[in-house]
Amino acid sequence: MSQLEMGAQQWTGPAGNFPLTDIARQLRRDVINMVWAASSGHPGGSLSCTDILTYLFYQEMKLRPQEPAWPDRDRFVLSKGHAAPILYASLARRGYFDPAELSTLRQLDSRLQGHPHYGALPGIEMSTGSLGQGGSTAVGMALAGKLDKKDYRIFNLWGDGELEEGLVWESVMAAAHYKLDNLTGFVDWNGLQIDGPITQVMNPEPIDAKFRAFGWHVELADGHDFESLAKAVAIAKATKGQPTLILCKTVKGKGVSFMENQAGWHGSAPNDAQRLQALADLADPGTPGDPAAQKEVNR
Ligand SMILES: Cc1ncc(C[n+]2csc(CCOP(=O)(O)OP(=O)(O)O)c2C)c(N)n1
Repeated sequence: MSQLEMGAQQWTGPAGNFPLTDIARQLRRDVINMVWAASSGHPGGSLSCTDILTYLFYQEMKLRPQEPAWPDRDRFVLSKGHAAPILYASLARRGYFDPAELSTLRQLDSRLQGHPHYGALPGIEMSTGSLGQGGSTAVGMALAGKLDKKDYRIFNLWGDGELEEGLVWESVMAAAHYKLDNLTGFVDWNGLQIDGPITQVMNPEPIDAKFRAFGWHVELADGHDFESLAKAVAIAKATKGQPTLILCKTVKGKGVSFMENQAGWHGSAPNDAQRLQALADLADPGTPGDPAAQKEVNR
């Protein structure tokens, strides 16, 4: 199939047309379709942070998709760059480019490479994929905002496994040193990285205490609950003189029954049957694919 089936609901309008939960389901379907079409990519860590990106791109950030280089825009950096599919889906559905292009993920000459490429695609603020580097540039962006006396905000997303990369801690130290209260960090705290549990590979816990020790304000949030995210971001914006970390409890593979909490889905593509199962898990309530509606039919 050359064209992706995007599901019944295609979000193309201004933010607010659909509830965030509907948008997030569409974005998760996009992730599944993209990785399936490419036969490679990273579904697990894309699905775990889908709600965080949904909240930021569709509710929180000051953006102008038609003017992506607008100087006063808020900036989002996906430091865990392997989650590129969810960044691409978020940008496309938000109006940065045609969602039809999502089907070109990882193809030769596509603007949608396996990791985000700054300059190739509108809305990408930094090339990432080498873990730790995105957060460092986010700190630089926040410092630039301070020096230029701008009031835009910088949002950076780390993976919890990414915290095992030493460079992260230099940037965390610098952000506190320069009192970058215009910087909000998120950690996608799904407990797993590429080879298994973070606590077994190289234990970065306790994450909250480490950030506090480095001079950050820390908030805990449910990374799949928009109200919880909104509350934590409001506190981050009100916190002055230090950066804030929002440590988001999440589930790797969230929303797809057989992917949840499975490290094996970090970087594997679903086959045809698995894709259909995943899309059924992610179907909109009341549509033919909705598992609840299906149960009714089968009764
Ligand atoms: C510097 C660096 N080392 C190793 C890798 C290989 N790598 C890619 S993803 C990954 C695991 C990341 O785990 P986590 O940050 O928890 O991501 P998530 O589970 O949220 O997808 C690793 C080790 C890399 N991309 N960059």
